[in-house]
Amino acid sequence: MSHSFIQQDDVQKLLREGAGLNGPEGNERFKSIIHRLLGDICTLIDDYNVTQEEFWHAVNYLHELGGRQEAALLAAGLGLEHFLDLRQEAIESRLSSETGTPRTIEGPLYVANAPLADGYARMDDGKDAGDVMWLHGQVTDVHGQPVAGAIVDIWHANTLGNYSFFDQSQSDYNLRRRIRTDAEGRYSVRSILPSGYGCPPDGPTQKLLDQLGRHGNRPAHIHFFVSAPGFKHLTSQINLNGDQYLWDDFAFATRDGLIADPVKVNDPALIQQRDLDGEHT
Ligand code: MBD
Ligand code: FE
Repeated sequence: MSHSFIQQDDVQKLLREGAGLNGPEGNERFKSIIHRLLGDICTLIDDYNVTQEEFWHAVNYLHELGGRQEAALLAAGLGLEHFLDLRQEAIESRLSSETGTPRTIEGPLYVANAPLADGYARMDDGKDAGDVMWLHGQVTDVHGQPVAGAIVDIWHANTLGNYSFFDQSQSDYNLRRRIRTDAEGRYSVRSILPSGYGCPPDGPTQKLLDQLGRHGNRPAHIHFFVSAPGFKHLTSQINLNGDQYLWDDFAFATRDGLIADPVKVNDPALIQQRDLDGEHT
């Protein structure tokens, strides 16, 4: 049963005071956002008759989320990061009709300053016995003209779905490289085929997803930042076709135009050719 305490004058006064609206100090935009947030929380408590026990349970949950550094993981899992992408796209499409590779979420596992190479890089440290993966592409502008000297910053998981730095068992910057495109805008890497990611099973994000009856898995994917002077920064990914979670990604990052079909290469001559190509680029 709802009592609508939120409508009472003393509660409205409390919310204004709580958000600092009675004084001139502080940041106006910040104050009004906090005022709105407080009001929405109190409305929710009223509408759902949230108990004291439930409230403090939620506060402790936030402590746990911070302690485990999973706030950004939860934002991805609740679809908020994808929402931001959809919103940004809607805004940009009003400003320009130019289209390129679709953007999609960055996720919480990027690490800056990966080793930088020209044209070609080997991304794995050779310690993980995964399938060799060759990945190559060309950076072009929206008219199809190659962009030389673009920086392609690539990061992906290992065969267990884990990322270096977050997984201390891997060497620093394993499976993270920046490649500068050549005169034709091309880049290529040799790496290992990643596996899909799963949320830490004992973590607060998975705990919340369990209560929603949802899984916390992503399909195998490879992240990209692409940047070049005078161009908009692109944040994107490719998701690997054939993965059971391709269209059931807990973070909603899979999009048409961002699906790669891995081609299995068994011909020894072709494999050797690829190795040589990489070294000579
Ligand atoms: C990932 O690897 C990822 O890309 C996202 C979005 C969330 C969790 C793990
Ligand atoms: Fe990822």
